[in-house]
Amino acid sequence: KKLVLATSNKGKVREIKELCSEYEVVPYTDLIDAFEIIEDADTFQENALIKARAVYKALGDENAIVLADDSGISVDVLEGAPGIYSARYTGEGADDKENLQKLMQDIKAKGVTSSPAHYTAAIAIVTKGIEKTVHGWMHGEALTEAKGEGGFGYDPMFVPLGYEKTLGELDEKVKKELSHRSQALKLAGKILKSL
Ligand code: ITT
Repeated sequence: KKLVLATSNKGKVREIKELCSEYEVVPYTDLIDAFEIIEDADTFQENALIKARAVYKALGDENAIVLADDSGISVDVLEGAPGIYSARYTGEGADDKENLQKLMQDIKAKGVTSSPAHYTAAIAIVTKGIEKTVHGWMHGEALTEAKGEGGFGYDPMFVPLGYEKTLGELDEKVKKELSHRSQALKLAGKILKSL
């Protein structure tokens, strides 16, 4: 079965391909031109649905199965920020490295060197007559220093619960097993099987 991903985030494409290896996973930009999708809802779930619906409609193929991921990191000492604003923490079109630097600075400004934090992923699946969403979470600690090159986004400053190293340093197998995205995709897998 073919799964069309409603994302232009290369890190997500790489991970979802790896986690959904029994499907033919294709970013929508391989099929049609990339277009801007306004994610203006205030939950991960609604923003994932906005992306999946927009790509489903643009594809113009009622049998297409579209999967979208809306995700982010929430830091306790920042009362849950950046949350749904994780991709645009330093502004629209912000770059991952700038966002990472700002988040570390904002935690440091609270007078601490780390804070409990969690990642959330909402996955939406849209196909003929069906709209479903599922969630996954990964808890851990957000640091004020970045270590390692693995993963993407905020991974170099995030230590998963039960570990001593960041997702930038740990073997990618750890993230594959534990991540918000892998937990959500396990549930999404059940929906996909039922289609
Ligand atoms: P699409 O909307 O095109 O999918 P995006 O990057 O704009 O791409 P989101 O709005 O869902 O996607 O923002 C998610 C941001 O949260 C992402 O840019 C990262 O900064 C962060 N993020 C999400 N999952 C992550 C992960 O597994 N590791 C590190 N950072 C992650």
